[in-house]
Amino acid sequence: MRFYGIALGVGAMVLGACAGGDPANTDTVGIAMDTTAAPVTTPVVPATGGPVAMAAITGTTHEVKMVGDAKGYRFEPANITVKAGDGIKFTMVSGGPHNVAFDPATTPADVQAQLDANISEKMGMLSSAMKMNPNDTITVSFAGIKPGAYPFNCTPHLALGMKGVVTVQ
Ligand SMILES: [Cu+2]
Repeated sequence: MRFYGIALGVGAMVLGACAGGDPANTDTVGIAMDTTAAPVTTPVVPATGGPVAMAAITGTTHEVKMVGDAKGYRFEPANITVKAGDGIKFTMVSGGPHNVAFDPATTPADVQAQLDANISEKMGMLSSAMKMNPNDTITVSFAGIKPGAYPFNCTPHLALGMKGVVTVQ
């Protein structure tokens, strides 16, 4: 840290502006008052790293069906083991909308950014878009994902038990 200014009530914008501003101020302890400085456009980089590119599937693409019928809502198979570099194509079969969501609480912090980037179509962090129509698909690459067990679920049907676990070897 080279900037020790105190921003009262204006938050990170002024902190950021001053950090990139007058070099004479960088070592001073003072109150940030100058709100006329040019806006700082540098994105905030999360502690876990910057934006991550999708890592393409290099191995086998497995298929998991997303099903909702008289027997209930489920992924078929619900538990699947893949090798590093493999991917899973989740195919909408019936009873949608379905999606594929990994819980941040059960996904290691150092995996989240890459796994999030590896979901083909998203509606949120670690959460795929909803699929309504038969044969619609969501693809998740497990390239660049360390070995481990990764629980996932379908957001609309989680309470109905539509969930599974991907084990990456
Ligand atoms: Cu579902």
